[in-house]
Amino acid sequence: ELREREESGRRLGLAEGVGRLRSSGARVLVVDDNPQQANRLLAELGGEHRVVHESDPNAALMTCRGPVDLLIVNAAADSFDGLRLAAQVRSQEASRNLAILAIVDPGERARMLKALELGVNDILSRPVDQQELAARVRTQVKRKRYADFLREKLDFSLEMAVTDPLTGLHNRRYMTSQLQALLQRANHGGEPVAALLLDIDHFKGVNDGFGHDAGDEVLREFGVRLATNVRAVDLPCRLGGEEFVVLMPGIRLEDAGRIAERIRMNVEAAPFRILGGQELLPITVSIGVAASVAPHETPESLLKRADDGVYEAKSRGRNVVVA
Ligand code: GH3
Ligand code: MG
Ligand code: MG
Ligand code: MG
Repeated sequence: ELREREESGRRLGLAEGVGRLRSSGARVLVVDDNPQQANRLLAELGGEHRVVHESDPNAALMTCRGPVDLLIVNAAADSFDGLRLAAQVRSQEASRNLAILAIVDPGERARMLKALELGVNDILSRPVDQQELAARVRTQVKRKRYADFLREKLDFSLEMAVTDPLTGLHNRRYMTSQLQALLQRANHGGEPVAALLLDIDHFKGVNDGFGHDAGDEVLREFGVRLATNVRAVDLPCRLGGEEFVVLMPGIRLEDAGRIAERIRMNVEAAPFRILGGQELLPITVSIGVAASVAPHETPESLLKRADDGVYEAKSRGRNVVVA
């Protein structure tokens, strides 16, 4: 099962699979203002984990933003407010996924319940038994590492679901959902949104003349040029084949036409490198431009007008912008 997990991790581009699930070698932060207890915890866990100590909860909160797997906090009544620290660690973005182990005194039932409510992962009662401590820490370390692994896997999968693998641009699925959201706002009096539809001219000739791989090189470079010629808030996407879309929030038709013209010229001005840079190929693109008209614009109606523009650009001889 571990092997399988490691395999799937590798397939997803995650560096370690099994390594993540070790229960030793964790980065443990002990927060305790009782020096004897702190020293005991350091001594008992130090052989198996990388343990550091803070006696000040504010300093601890800062440390938790860094690489820490497990926080062991003294939450007994005779200490600083360890429960408050646990709550802060959970609410601060950079530390919210830490494993937290709280130590209380026997009979501190209300504190124990409060700690559980705050999302503390486990609780120990003083005096802390060394073997029990070691076992509970190992369990939390494993659980935390597996949760990190799953979170990374989920993030990666979500990223893949919205990315075009050839160019690294957004894909059609992402474009459609973003356009839907942008138009919802535009139709309700928000800022308008413009769309460019770009279709590379005579692209079949690239494949036929130089091979499919050369075609792919052109598509990748086209994607780079698109991404570098729009603003950070614009969304360059590849629909498939040699068709691309750029969504531009807050841009009106006239300005969208100017931006499209700039892209068209950029593509025409410098030939594309193919066959690993051995050959330079002149490329041109036809672009249709449309901007939203409130209050009844839909993704289909907007993209249809942009597509009509492409069609007209092709019939006018290609390498033009039609807005
Ligand atoms: P036009 O100027 O009218 O747009 O002509 P065109 O040749 O660009 O248009 P057409 O739609 O006829 O051809 C698009 C070609 O793109 C056909 C298809 O084989 C090729 N193609 C589609 N996807 C890919 C891909 O991922 N990689 C490569 N290399 N070619 C692709
Ligand atoms: Mg096409
Ligand atoms: Mg076509
Ligand atoms: Mg084409």
